Amino acid sequence: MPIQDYIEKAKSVLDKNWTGEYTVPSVHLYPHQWNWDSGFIAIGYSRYNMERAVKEILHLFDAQWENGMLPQIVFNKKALGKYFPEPDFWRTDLSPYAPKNHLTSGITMPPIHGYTVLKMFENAREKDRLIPFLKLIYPKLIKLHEYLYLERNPDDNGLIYIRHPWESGMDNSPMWDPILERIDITKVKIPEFQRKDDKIIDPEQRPKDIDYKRYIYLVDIFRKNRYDEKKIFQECPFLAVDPLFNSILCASNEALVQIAEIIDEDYKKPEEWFLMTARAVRDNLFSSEKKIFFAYDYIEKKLIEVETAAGFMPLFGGIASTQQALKLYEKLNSLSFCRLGEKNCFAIPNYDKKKKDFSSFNYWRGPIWININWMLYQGLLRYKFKQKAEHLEITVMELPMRFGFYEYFDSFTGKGYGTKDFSWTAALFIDLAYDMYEKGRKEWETRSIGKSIILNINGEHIPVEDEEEIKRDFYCLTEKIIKNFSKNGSVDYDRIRLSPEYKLYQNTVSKFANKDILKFKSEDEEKAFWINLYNMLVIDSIIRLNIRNSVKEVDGFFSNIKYRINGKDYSLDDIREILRKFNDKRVPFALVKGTNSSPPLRFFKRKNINRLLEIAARDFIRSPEVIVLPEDNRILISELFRWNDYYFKNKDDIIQFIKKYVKDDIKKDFLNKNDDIELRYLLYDWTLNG
Ligand code: 9WN
Repeated sequence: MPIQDYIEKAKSVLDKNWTGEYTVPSVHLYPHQWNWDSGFIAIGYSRYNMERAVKEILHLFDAQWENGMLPQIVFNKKALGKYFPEPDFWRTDLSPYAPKNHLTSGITMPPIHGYTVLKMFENAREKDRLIPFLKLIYPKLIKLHEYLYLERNPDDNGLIYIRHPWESGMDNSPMWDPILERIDITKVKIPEFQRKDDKIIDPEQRPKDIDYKRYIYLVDIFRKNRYDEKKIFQECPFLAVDPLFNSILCASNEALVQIAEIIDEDYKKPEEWFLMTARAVRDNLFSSEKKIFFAYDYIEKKLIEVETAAGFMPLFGGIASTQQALKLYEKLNSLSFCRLGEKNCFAIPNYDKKKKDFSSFNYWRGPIWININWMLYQGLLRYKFKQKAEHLEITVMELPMRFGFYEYFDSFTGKGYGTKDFSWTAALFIDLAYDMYEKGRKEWETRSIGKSIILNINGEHIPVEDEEEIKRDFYCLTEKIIKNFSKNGSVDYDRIRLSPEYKLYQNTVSKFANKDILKFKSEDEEKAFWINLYNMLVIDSIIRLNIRNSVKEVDGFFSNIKYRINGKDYSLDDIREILRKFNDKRVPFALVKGTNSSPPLRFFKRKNINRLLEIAARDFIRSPEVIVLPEDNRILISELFRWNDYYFKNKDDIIQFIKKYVKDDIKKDFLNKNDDIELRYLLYDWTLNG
């Protein structure tokens, strides 16, 4: 299992950053505990080391302020002196609420932790053992949300404001420019300070000095006001309603409702919070014209019309209405961000690529961040944009596999920037890789169906229609069934079963049994017939044998279930054999197996068969089933290639075929130049695509 190697690498990044009690984002650049980083890191740990996941979260909440605020940084007393700003600058000791046992900063971050804790529970193998942790952490999570709804919700409508760009987690996002530019650094007094980050990382990739001056100016306001929220609210020039922060809050509110149910607590509060914030974001932050959510400038009382990845986060928070989701999708899947099939574009950049001030390498001003893309992936799945979600899933995994576990990645070349060995990149990679690995490893309980089952004989009757008419009906019904009941690779078998189209289809194929329909006008026509018949036999078998989890449940699925045509019986294996005579390497990528790893179900029109086969092959090569890793001199491919060794006799056959369809130039060059490429097989996910 090749993904396993990368999982091991990711784990060693986390081992390196693990202090014994929590995980630092990066030993050199960020040697303390960070708020939302720990939320993402714990999700990764919960896949293989629950003890660490629990410690990570408990350590963070141990530093929770008395008023409920969860600080952005919990400082590592042993590592002081390496980062700026540290406790001597923050002076949170001036606040009556700051914890006595920890040194912390005086701001918060996006509250991902409710969501994290529910994920931990979902990933737990021994769920009972996690219940005491849920009981312990639940009131602390409620207290955190209570703080937000009491102290950061000035209009009492659920729109929570942040008071520092660092609170958004997207520090120098162009979204904050309009507010920050109002702080005239020539007119205000900015305390003396010395940055440390720009000595460790190339300053080109970090915020500018002028940004830091403004960040520090804001911190100065906080400490002067002894972290009193009411006073800060009066004086702070940065008060912003961030769609990312509010979406994450919604996702966590939703998770809190579920956690409450698990531990038998009252879930009224988080439920009300969820509804209130979701409605307010939906009604106030969406631009129908720009097809994206915007941040809101609370001081100027207007939307900040800057298009960043934060504007898609209502997909993650379950906030967007269906109409809004469709518009968001249009924007997300456009040249502004990254369109499916677009050349040289990896995942979703953090800022609209078309803007003049877009940067592919500067921090939050354009590069790709793994946590943001991971949340977008969850959001796309939630709203059933499956194809885009799958594409994102693979790029989120591919970037660190190719370039290393960096903090962020170039939006055009994929090159890694910022610090290397960055914890959340490793943790979220682990999360996705486990998903992939576990799906592929699943064992299915099998049942035997005895010798053969012929699906299309229901009584002996000689049909009156001629062969062409029967075939026309077959094509017409096949097209209808596929168009109406399958989308992006997933098939609604239950709805097919109940549909009138399926009844008619069964009736039509039953006429095949004693009619010679195997006369074709052209090779193309014959090819299309067998391909469609193969796919429909798969669907028909799944429905008739009532397969719920995987075709693997049925012993002999491919050899013993058959259609009779003019007295002769054909299984799926037989049809595959017949198709070989066309010697068309694209055919395997047109045949479905009713699984998550097989190509999506498509209808193959007789007339367009060549174009459609081309699309099928191209889409498969660009799907998560083929991962080209130039930097590792390696390609990870679907088992489908191995099972089709009739078409792919050797490595070169496979490489030539992939080269033809691969999208990005770097990968193409690699496949062209290199003759010593290592091929490895991915696990095949046999789960039913229903
Ligand atoms: C300030 C730790 C943090 C992330 C933020 C990221 C960066 C800090 C910094 O690093 O911010 O919080 O010093 O630049 O912007 O999202 O949590 O990884």
